[in-house]
Amino acid sequence: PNKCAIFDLDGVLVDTAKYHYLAWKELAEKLGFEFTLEHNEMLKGVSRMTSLDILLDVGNMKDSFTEEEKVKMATEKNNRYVEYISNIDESEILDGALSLLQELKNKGIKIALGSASKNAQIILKNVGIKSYFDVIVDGNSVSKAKPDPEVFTLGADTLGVSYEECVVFEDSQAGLEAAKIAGMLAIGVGQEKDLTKADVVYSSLEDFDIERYF
Ligand code: B16
Ligand code: MG
Repeated sequence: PNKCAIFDLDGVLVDTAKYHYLAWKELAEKLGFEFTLEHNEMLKGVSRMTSLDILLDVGNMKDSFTEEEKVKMATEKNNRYVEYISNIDESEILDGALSLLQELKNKGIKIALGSASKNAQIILKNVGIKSYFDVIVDGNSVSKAKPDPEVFTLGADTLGVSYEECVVFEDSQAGLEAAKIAGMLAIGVGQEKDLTKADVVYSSLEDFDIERYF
């Protein structure tokens, strides 16, 4: 029986991708090129500095900056992003997420966060779901990015559950791959065509059948 549910944050529990997009788009505009919603898809689940590299590649500016300049750009983008998320509330929680968290709690299932974001704590707090989590693993606690499984295994290790007893909810291929490497069940949330690495895909957490897995 599965004893632990591990949730990715952006794209699974909350829809913060649109704020990442706005902040990255502003940076691209300053640099003089357009960054579209389609481009933004490439940044989902990817770390901040890797996201910047992908963005600069879109603008054909991959090798135009020093490391120091890149850190400055990433910091500027993050400051804008933090401004956006400082005002979010429970209306940003994605469909089915709240009731699933509640049902898992009622069943005594351990709940972990496994997010690449360094802003996870503030997001969880602002949307009001922080108290559901038995452990929070985010971009501040790990050194290796998805598809490295560290962000999921650290949560399981902290809770003392074996990896085979964990179910991971993810909206990115890198995250699903990380779950599989760890030996965890990988539930994709989104479109089946995008999430080929998942064991099973649900278009929304609303459709997830909790009795089947827990
Ligand atoms: P930050 P997740 C990820 O969150 C986002 O999907 C990704 O777009 C972002 O670049 C990454 O966090 C880092 O976020 O700049 O706030 O540290 O999907 O892993 O919850
Ligand atoms: Mg995600």
